[in-house]
Amino acid sequence: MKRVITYGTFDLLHYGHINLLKRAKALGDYLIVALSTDEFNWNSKQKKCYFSYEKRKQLLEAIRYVDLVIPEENWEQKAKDVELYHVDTFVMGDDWEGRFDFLKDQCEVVYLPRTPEISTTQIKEELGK
Ligand code: C2G
Repeated sequence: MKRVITYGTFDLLHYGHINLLKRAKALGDYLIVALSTDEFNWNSKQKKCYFSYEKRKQLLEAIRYVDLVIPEENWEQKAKDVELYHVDTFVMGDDWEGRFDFLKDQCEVVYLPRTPEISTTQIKEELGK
């Protein structure tokens, strides 16, 4: 069984996220999503989520492509996660191109093209939040 992992905040879930998850799952048989916790988002990504971790997790777990959701609590956990979950392929959108190449000696690293013209920030701005 080929195991794939990806990381993210996935706040205000939109079709760009779904496109990423669909393509990530297509690279294997089992997709793990490491979901940024509220604390990690606030302390390390300066992101204030609209939905809490639990709500974002509930939404992700309802997606057919997602097999497991685990917490992303810090920037440093990826290498351990790859080992712990026996990951074959690490996937991120290409806005992260190159940033996780250090994982290449543990697993395949794939950067997928982002879906254009949609982002959580854009949604918030257009809603005047
Ligand atoms: N994404 C995409 N197309 C978009 C928007 C997002 O392909 N229009 C992808 C991003 O490239 C990322 C994933 O969807 O791979 C989740 O996006 P975010 O929730 O914005 O994640 P981010 O804040 O980039 O967190 O340790 C890694 C970080 O946790 C990634």
